[in-house]
Amino acid sequence: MDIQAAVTRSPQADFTIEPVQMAPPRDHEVVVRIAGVGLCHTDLVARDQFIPIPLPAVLGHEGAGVVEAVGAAVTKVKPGDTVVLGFNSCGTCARCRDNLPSYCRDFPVLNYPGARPDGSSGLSQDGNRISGHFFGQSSFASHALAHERNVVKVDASGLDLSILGPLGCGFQTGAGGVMRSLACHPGSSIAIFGGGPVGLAAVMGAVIQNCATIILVEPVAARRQMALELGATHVIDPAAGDVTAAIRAIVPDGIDYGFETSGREEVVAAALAALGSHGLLGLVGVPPRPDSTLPINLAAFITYGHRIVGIIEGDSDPDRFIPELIALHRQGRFPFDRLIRTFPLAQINQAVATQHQGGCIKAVLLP
Ligand code: CXF
Ligand code: ZN
Repeated sequence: MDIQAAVTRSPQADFTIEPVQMAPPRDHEVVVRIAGVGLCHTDLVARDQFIPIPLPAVLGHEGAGVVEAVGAAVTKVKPGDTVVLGFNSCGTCARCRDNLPSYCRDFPVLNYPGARPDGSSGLSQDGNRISGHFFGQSSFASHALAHERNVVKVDASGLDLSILGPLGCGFQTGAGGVMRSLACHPGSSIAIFGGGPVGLAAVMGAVIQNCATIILVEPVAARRQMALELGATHVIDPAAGDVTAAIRAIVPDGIDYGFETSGREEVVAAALAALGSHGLLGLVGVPPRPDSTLPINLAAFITYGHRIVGIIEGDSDPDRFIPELIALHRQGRFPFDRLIRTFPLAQINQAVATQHQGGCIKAVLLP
């Protein structure tokens, strides 16, 4: 079938809206008409070839929409169902059986290469191959060819389906990072580094966990203000001075939890230095270089029982966690819609620029 897609043709370059052909769904595949798709930093990481997906490609991995067709073996959804698309996973490895599919043994091959595991792509243009299947979806398009493993059926009644897509990546990463990976305990203290969509979803997660002290470290004033409105108890502008000292002025014994979204080595170091005894630091930020490393004073690390954990997708099991987040949203406890600004898909380049300049927190593109 003919679809419209925002195609990536070269690194750092604009997306171009083009006609693309989509193959019929294979046995376990699902065709979804996209109502809206979030723009995540990881899409730009792939566009710029830090994730080396062959170009041209259709990126996009925070889609939501309506099932239009299903492959012969699909039992999970049917045409007409409303779905959020998440990351793909195999469903059979040890971590998938532990309900930790974001640590699936095959996560890289199922999400990054722009192809099915057999190397084929369901997208083409005039007979020329186009990489698809990015995070099991490639949803910067009117339609996505997903796998039944990565479609989550949701009850969207009374909600705007077009803005639910970021629950499948950025928002579940932030909320899940605090609610599941760190599992912050009531009355605890947490510092969240970075007030983008992941960091602000983490603020909402910390409120849900009943953390007593919620500190957001973020240079953009409007994002600090948003954090305060969402329930942060303190905000810190890192341009104002030593961040670790500012955190210890609020929590002299150090924080129970840190949640780092920037990936920058100096921010990770500041977060580690702000941890209290037996503190736990979660890392979700993609580092700027493949060889980014962190020097750690091992004696201090052991003495204070510090812990660091890498986190993918907030340890989410999307089939369970996305409906849970939607239920919290209906109760007014997860107001992620406040972070979203919508743009027509045809204005994707303007959306990228606006999000990059801090003019919006989470852009959602409407095909
Ligand atoms: C990504 C972040 C980088 C590692 C893989 C998962 N999540 C989506 O943006
Ligand atoms: Zn993402």
